[in-house]
Amino acid sequence: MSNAAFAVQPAVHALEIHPVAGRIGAEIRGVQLSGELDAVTVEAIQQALLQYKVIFFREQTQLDDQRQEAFAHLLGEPVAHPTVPVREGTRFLLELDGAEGQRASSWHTDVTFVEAYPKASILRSVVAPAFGGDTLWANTATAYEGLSVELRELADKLVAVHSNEYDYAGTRPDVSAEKLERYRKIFTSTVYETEHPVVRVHPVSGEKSLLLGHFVKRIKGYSQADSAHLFGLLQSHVIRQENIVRWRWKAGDVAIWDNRSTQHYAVDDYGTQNRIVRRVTLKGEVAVGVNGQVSQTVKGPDIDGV
Ligand SMILES: O=C(O)CCC(=O)C(=O)O
Ligand SMILES: [Fe+2]
Repeated sequence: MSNAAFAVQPAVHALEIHPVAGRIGAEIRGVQLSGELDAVTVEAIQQALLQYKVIFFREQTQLDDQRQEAFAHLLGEPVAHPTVPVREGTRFLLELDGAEGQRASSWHTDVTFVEAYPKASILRSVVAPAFGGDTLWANTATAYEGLSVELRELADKLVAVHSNEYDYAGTRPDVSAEKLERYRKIFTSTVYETEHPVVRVHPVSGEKSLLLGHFVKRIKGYSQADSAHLFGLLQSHVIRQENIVRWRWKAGDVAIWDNRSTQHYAVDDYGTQNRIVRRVTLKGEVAVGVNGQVSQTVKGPDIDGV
């Protein structure tokens, strides 16, 4: 298969870019992230994000919560999570603390249970474990490209129902039942259900990608059993090793991903070590499918933009 993902845009010259894996992910060196970056650097970061889908910046220890939010404003319009309260003293930050059982150890795209889910997420490592706790990202566009013509034609027509009421216990086997229940209650304080096309056309690059992940409840019009088979078949192409990049965190590292063409997975192998990350998401657009079909809220307040 071609390296089409990297051919979307011409090479970015303004930044020092080091691809990490073949089809997704690049480290950017020589930039100190802040709310005061010049427009040329910001544009180069946007281009790199579009091209590599997840970009990494090592040890940005100059950032604190406020500076992370200020930087996020340069890339888009930050939005708070629809159900989980923001971290105290911030407007948008979502904290995930491994000690609280907040371990995102299943493949997902952020917040796909709403119509216009975030276009990007900016994640900062605050406390990194000495070993373990890596995060993986998958390129959902090369996953689509890798399908046979027949499977692409099928996927193009499918619609999936995404909800924030998903299988919590199944995805976090090592978290105590009590902590899981506490988190589930907050996460589903308002229940959302949204129908998305299974194949999304990227609003900027025009690339087609598979829009799936752990918030998918069923494939519209199919039984639970058939939904599970169809989901498994397509999702297995997303998580092929060739479509993945893995990041070994150091405290202060920042990862930014295009949430419209990736899924991610935080590996839960760090035991009782401390691990804290904080995230800002950026407002997205309503997803559009191959035949122009758009996402639709089925349940929950219409909260355009989160
Ligand atoms: O903990 C991580 O590395 C990723 C957590 C996650 O899923 C997210 O921040 O959206
Ligand atoms: Fe996530």
